[in-house]
Amino acid sequence: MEKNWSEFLMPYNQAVDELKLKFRAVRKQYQTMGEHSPIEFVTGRVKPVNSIIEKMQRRYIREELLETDMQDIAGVRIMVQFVDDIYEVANLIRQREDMRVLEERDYVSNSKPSGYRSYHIVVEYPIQLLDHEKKILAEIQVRTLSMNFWATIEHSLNYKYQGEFPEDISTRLKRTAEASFMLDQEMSEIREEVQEAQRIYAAGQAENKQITNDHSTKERSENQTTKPLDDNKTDGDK
Ligand code: 0O2
Ligand code: 0O2
Repeated sequence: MEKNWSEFLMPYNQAVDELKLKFRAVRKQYQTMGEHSPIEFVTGRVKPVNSIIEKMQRRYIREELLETDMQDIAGVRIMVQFVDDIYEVANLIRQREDMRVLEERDYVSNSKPSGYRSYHIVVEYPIQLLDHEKKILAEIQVRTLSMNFWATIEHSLNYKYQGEFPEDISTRLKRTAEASFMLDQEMSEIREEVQEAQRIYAAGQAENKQITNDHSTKERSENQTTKPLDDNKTDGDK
């Protein structure tokens, strides 16, 4: 019988939506406390059906073992500013009580032969369905903005060359991966400076917001006090 993909993928959609919401909430909490958030932004996706089928064939994964053997049907990506933030996010994930870490793959310290860097964490995440709980595997990729830039470009080139890059492209990609990692290292060196500048900027933004709020509150209360006068005037004119 033909597989009902939308039914099969429904819990994965739910898991991705919940995980995105939760990691974005972590960022909000840091911001509310006026602290540097190790999370810059979060994206997520459910693997498209054609990619699932392609990976099943490439990895000889049987359809009935999809739920356990394909760990990235639900995928969440967490982008961070500094390399140290990657490990902070990994720690945050390990400490959470709403998910269980099953596997970690550190392609930050050990880049892939392509030059790819990222920290992968496979978690088991329970979602609540109508009458039962279902545990879903999700792959969380944690990477710097620079690693993300490189991976995004390399991934789009893959569509053209299907992984079989001409040698000069492959060499250039490896060189750009090194340049991207050097950028991360340089940024780490001036991390304190950058964060101080960001704190000053955030404080300025908060102050501006406060001034705007005070101004509109004042305007509102002035309008409220003049309105009855206008009403009186109208009444008196009658
Ligand atoms: P904020 O406050 O703007 O940061 P959805 O799945 O519908 O919730 P969507 O719009 O489909 O989200 O996009 P996706 O791909 O999941 O990306 C989600 C978040 O990543 C959005 O932020 C985007 O603004 C943010 N984002 C994407 N690319 C970049 C980028 O290059 N730099 C930065 N800083 N953010 C990026 P939010 O959650 O709407 O909130
Ligand atoms: P998508 O959704 O297109 O990103 P495998 O998939 O067999 O290579 P494995 O063991 O299942 O690997 O898991 P791994 O290597 O921890 O993570 C696989 C995912 O990491 C890939 O998903 C990519 O998202 C990302 N990735 C791994 N290597 C590279 C690389 O060299 N370049 C880029 N751009 N991304 C990489 P998929 O399956 O490609 O799906």
